[in-house]
Amino acid sequence: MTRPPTILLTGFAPFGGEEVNPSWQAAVALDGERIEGHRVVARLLPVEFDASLEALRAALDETRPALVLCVGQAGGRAQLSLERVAINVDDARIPDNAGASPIDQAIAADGPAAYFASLPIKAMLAALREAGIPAEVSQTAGTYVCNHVFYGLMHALRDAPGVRGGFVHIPYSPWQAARHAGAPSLPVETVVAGLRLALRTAMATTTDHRLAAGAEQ
Ligand code: PCA
Repeated sequence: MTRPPTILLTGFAPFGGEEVNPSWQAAVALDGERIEGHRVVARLLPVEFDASLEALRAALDETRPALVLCVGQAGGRAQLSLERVAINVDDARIPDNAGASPIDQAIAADGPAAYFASLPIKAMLAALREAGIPAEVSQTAGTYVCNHVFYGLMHALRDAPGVRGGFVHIPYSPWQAARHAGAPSLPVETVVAGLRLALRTAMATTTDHRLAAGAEQ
């Protein structure tokens, strides 16, 4: 029997003093699910500038996915953040889990300044909001390991025509927010439902919706 084509879904290890990373808790909950005739394969990425992209490239080679969604934690954000753009710079506010703190370093010396996600983020946004899951389009994935992975993903996919990719940042889980007084949170089950719907919408949508989701600042 041939195996169904795959969707690669990545999450990250804990970082920054946290004990858990709900991006991985959510990704692993979807591991093995069928979405639009594709099998979701979840992979864990280390929160290390160098090792994260090595792990991502190995996962791309191994799974040969039709679509890739990388997920990371953005503590302090209140909604699922569909990232629009990855920029070609590392600028670490805190050391990564291997102790590296690159400052103003290009991710790919020969790469463009930025890549846009190739997922239909407006259609995904509309579907999430309609389902009652708080979501936004974000204009920056930061300059830490998540942006690094997002940029590295889009840089790798330039040689893989037809394979689409993108990045979603998620809020703290309630369990984490209880340790960060006043910080917004989303239950992991809501994140799981949101990622499932986002993936289903991405798989089913080839031309993105026209929907305003910009920001003044
Ligand atoms: N969030 C970090 C890296 C790993 C993660 O889950 C970030 O936003 O860069």
